[in-house]
Amino acid sequence: MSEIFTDLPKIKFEGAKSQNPLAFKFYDAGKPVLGKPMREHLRFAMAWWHNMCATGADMFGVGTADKSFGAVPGTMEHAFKKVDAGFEFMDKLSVDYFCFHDADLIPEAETLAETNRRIDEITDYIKIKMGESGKKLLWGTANMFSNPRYKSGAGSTNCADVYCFAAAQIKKALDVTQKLGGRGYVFWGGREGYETLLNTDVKFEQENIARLMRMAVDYGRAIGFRGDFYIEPKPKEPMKHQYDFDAATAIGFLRQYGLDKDFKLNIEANHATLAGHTFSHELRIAAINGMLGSIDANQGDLLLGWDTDEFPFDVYETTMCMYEVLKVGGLTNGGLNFDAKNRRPSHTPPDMFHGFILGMDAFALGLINAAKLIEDGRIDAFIKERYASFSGGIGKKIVSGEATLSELAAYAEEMGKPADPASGRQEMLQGIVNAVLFGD
Ligand code: XLS
Ligand code: NI
Ligand code: NI
Repeated sequence: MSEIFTDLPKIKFEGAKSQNPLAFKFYDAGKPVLGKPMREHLRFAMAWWHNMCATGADMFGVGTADKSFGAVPGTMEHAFKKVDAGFEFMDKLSVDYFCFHDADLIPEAETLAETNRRIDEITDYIKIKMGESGKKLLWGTANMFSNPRYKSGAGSTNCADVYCFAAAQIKKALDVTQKLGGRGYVFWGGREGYETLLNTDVKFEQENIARLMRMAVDYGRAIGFRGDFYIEPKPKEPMKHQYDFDAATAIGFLRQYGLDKDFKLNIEANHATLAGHTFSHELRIAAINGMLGSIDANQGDLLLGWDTDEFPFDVYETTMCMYEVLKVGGLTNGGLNFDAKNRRPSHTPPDMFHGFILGMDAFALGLINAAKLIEDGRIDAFIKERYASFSGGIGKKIVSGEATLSELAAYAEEMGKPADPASGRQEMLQGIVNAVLFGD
């Protein structure tokens, strides 16, 4: 097999002082952080759809990047070339995992049977490449949003035939996820939502989505899939309103339909900000509910109201993300999937490399910084102290669940003026964060 990224070398760690754009400045795979090598903390993954497929087309113009890899797009030859290119790319960037949708791998055929045959053929090849390279599948998924048949939803469609087509796609995507030893399976509901309540039975649609997910879990477990199922929340785009709005909404849905034992969340940075939350907020909500499963590591643009899927570079964001991840003890089956693409004018193969180097270095810095914040301990100590009034006296009684409302009312009547809540000291804490991050 001939080399595809011929002018691009294997990327090495050269340290922060290096001026070589094709080198890692901070990502040093083997370097231990809090007793574990960076590579294990971070588990980077390549998103097949952006890296191997997307050419930069947008609503106003065609693609600018050539991702043909020497074959004609839309053919099986091209599908195989993407595999060669993808594995060479992962090798050169030292990215250990990848993620895909069924539709990223092969061109869809006229019949489901032929599409599935193509999926079998390409995944046989991917399996061989995985064996040779040691690369692993972080998660698989089915694209149930691009084809016009899903115009009114997949699990939430008004058409039972389309619902069955979605079921068939999920079944096949689960089969190949299992075949390739995938650690997770994602549901991102791009078309699971509505444009107007005037034509929508929200309760019925949500119940149908839950039924489909239940069937997926039952089937997946029956074929031996032990990984995690994930919902990837996103509030809107392409739909005006998507059901999996944010982490809290998705958790409520999973509990309502008894899916919470098998599902966790895949939190995407850009989706968090679209929902009007910070990335850290979404991670925290997932974490405190035992559902922080995996992460789509990208970055949005707060001046734009859509999913720009940029490579992450904001080190405050990556720091606070890794802070949440470390606090929860790491991601069990999950990792950091670069659901990210180059900007349209950055259209050459070196740009693909620069995107990953940027993202991997930003997360390496985030990991180092987060470990420093934890080791410093001042934030933890402050938060603990802030709630000290609940460690003794009436506060302790409240927390232990022994207090009644009448008892608290009687206490309040007797105490006179309540104590003044201690200062939140936000600015002091922000200063501590800066000192820890930039102090040496
Ligand atoms: C789109 C989503 C999508 C999922 C996988 O906004 O982020 O790419 O990650 O279907
Ligand atoms: Ni995503
Ligand atoms: Ni997204």
